Amino acid sequence: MAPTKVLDPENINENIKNLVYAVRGELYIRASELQKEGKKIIFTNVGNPHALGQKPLTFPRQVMALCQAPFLIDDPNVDLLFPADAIARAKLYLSYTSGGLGAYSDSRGLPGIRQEVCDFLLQRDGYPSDPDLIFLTDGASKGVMQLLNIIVRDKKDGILCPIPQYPLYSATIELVGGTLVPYYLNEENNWGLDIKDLRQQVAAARNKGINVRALVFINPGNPTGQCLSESNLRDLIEFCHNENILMLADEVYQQNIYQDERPFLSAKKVLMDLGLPYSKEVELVSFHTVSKGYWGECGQRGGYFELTNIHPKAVDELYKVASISLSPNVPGQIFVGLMVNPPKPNDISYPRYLQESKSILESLRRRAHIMTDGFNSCRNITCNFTEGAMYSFPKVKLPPAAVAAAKAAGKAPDVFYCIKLLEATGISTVPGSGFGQKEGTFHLRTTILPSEEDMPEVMQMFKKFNDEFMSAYEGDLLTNNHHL
Ligand code: DCS
Repeated sequence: MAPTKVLDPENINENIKNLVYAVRGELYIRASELQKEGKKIIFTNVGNPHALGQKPLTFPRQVMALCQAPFLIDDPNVDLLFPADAIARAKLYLSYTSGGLGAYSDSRGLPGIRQEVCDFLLQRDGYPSDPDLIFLTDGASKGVMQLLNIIVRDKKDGILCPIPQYPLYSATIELVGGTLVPYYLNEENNWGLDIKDLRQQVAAARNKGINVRALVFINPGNPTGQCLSESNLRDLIEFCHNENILMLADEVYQQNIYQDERPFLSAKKVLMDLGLPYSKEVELVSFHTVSKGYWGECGQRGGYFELTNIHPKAVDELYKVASISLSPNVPGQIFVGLMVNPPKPNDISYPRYLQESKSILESLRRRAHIMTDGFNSCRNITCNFTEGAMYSFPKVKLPPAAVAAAKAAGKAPDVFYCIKLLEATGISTVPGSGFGQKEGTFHLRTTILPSEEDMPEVMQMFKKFNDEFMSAYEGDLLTNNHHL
């Protein structure tokens, strides 16, 4: 008999077996199969704007092209092909490296770019930052993973996560062997923070012997799309201060804001504005990325985190962990530089940059409205407005007969609904259970990223499917529609 394989599924790391990452889960796999069979799939399961046709901004790609191919800078025709500010910026970035993009950088990233991040933070928040407390990362995900890895020691260590949450958190907490402590966002109040529930959850977790060590919040929210108010942020900071909890501020959607009442406010600014003792005592890590905003450069894998009030020896330990991977990818770092330091009003490339970025953002704002309105016009569906980020998270009231049919098919009711939707229309979404939802409620997440041109048709297909589904399971068309 052949010996059992070392990587026998029974023998691998239990944490890996247990973790679930729904954004690339059952629905995504089924969508990929259908695509192979020739069905047209609309991939609204991932916030991946370029995959749905968004064009890259010109200036950053010009700079990147020159950085990748520095011989072009010496070409006599370079001035005909590239604007002077792109050439100057590429030269600057190359001067930050020790041998161009092919050389490893410091494990926290290139010092010149970390300084650009600090300049951006000073301008955004009005408070200075220290380049040694900025870590550049391969996307925000890597940074979140590094932090969770250093925070969690064993199963008794708890991390507070909003529910619904983005499954990077649930999956990584599982991976590093910790415990997710949920706190529920209030859907009836536009997915706002419910500090009372938060308090109760912490008390309940502590009663079970969990050390609640950190709190994650996502602002603007994924999948929920809400923007936190200043008073919400203050409450969170005061709460974490009183309870001695470290804050993980996921602010990757800070440029994706589609209303004017609550502009983005960083946790760092609100913390500093609060003054002593908070500003010197609350431990805060803030994350950002080039994947979102109007950049949408998901494939470039650029991000950073900033450490505030973290013990210097813990910073050293994080640096050591980052060193194991030698260096974040250098092109991704350059994208971070370009994001935090875009062309300025007197630069040659400014008008084009402004036009391109504004048109993407304005279109996203319109799409946020089209989607929310579309969902709210559907039978048995209610949906909070997407105030920010890139997603719609409608609540679907599933008829008991549909819940029973799902059970008979061995599927969670929302998974059942999303698979039917996919098979009928090609629209690939993620069931709410992948993010967490209140017991007995069902949701789905879709991005607001289909092009404006395609959006009416996508919403129409959705509405038609939903009408037929509801009719079939609410009994009014019981006889001829049961094939659903
Ligand atoms: N944090 C949040 C809240 C996110 O939504 C994402 C990506 C990340 C972090 C990580 O992004 P990067 O590693 O690319 O910087 N969002 C995924 C999602 O929900 N759909 O697409 C990607």
